Amino acid sequence: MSILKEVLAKKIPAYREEVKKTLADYGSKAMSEVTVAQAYGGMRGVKGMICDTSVVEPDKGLIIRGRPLLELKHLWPEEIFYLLLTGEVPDAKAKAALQVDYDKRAAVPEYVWDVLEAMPRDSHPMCMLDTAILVMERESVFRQWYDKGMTKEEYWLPALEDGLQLLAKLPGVAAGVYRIRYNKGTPIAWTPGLDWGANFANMLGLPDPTGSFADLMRLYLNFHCDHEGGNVSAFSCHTVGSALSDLYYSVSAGLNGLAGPLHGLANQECLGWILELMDRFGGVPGDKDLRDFAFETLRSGKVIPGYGHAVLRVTDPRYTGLLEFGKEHMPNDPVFQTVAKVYDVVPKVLKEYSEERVKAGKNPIANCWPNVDAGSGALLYYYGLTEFPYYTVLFSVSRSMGMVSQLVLNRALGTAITRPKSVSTEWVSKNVGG
Ligand code: HAX
Repeated sequence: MSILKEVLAKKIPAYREEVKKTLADYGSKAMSEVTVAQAYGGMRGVKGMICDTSVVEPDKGLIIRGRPLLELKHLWPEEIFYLLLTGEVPDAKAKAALQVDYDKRAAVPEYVWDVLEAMPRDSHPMCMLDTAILVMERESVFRQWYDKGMTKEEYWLPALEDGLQLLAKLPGVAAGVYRIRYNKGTPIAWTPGLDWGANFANMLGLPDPTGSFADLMRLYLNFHCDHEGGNVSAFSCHTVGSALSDLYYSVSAGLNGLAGPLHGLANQECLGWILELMDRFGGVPGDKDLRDFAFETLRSGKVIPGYGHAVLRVTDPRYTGLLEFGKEHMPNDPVFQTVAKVYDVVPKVLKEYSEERVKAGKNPIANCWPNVDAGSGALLYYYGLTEFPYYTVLFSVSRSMGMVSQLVLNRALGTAITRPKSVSTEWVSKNVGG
């Protein structure tokens, strides 16, 4: 048994006991109430599910297993995945064992390439990634065990097996999507002995003479790993998984949600907006030009991508971390400089616009600060990854760690099938109004 499996096997009985005790102590107490506005408003702020891998505090951002993200930025993705699942940073031995485990599982089945090659060349890279994950569903050990018959207590074991298989293959699959979709040549194979992030960087096939692109990939994959349970992708994965659909179905469902422009696709939109801005003004814009351009976007009914958040009310620490990386590695790059300038100007524009909206009887913009997607694209662009429709695929590889961790823990805890109650507008008028 692998170290990760062994550690989990030891911890799961305690997790189960904790849930049992929490339910016995507080099971009948209320932890949230729901207003009609929340029911129409995407259930924002309604506390209705449990997620132990991470929490997002409005004034602090992502906290993984009790530790703020920026304290963890030195960790490699393997370590982050281990932490999400077990609550512990692995020691050197456990980290190396996970890397060896990935080495053994990383080969991508040949049929995945056949399917990707057969897809229309104008397919979105996210559609290609999700198709590749779904087509690998036939590999699911969970489905095999389920069909043979297993106890509920065993569910987490084949789910973890599926999760490790998927995570080991995902960098190769994602890099293959890049190479096939953008005619970069045949997919590059996984290099045994190289870590998950550096392998991904290497398989993309971009030049990296100093190794700093691999450093960026490790940081990027670390920062995008998880964002508690209620965001569109995590919640979709949770819901599909709750029907005991296996991990391939569940993660693919989550990533289909990540592909939306209000969620993970914002990073593609964001760099598009930055480049359009630079194109208009022939390089890094002046403050006034930038302000006018931002207002023009808003008045045309569009959002400023990379700004705002459903939960956060401060600058996203993930943005801060990526900005620091940019300042260290590419301070003179015009795209990066534009991103940094947008941070100086756009929050003020959004605040002003929000006040105008309120005067016009509309909702305020709850958060005028940047989220993770505002900065990541500029860094990738600097290293030659200029095909920005691909950016959400990078996000997906990372976020799969969170989805896999949440799903394995849900299997361990026997989480119930998701089924909130919906009501009709008529019901609201009669029952709430009455
Ligand atoms: N530009 C313009 N308007 C914005 C805005 C922005 N960046 N952010 C919020 N608003 C608007 C909303 O569209 C909403 O308008 P309506 O009431 O007319 O529909 C109003 O302000 C109130 O919204 P909110 O309460 O502040 O925010 P929501 O929780 O409804 O939405 C979003 C959160 C992230 C979807 C929103 O801020 C947005 O669309 N941002 C731009 C897209 C983006 O960056 N998405 C990525 C978010 C992070 C993420 O998930 N990454 O994967």
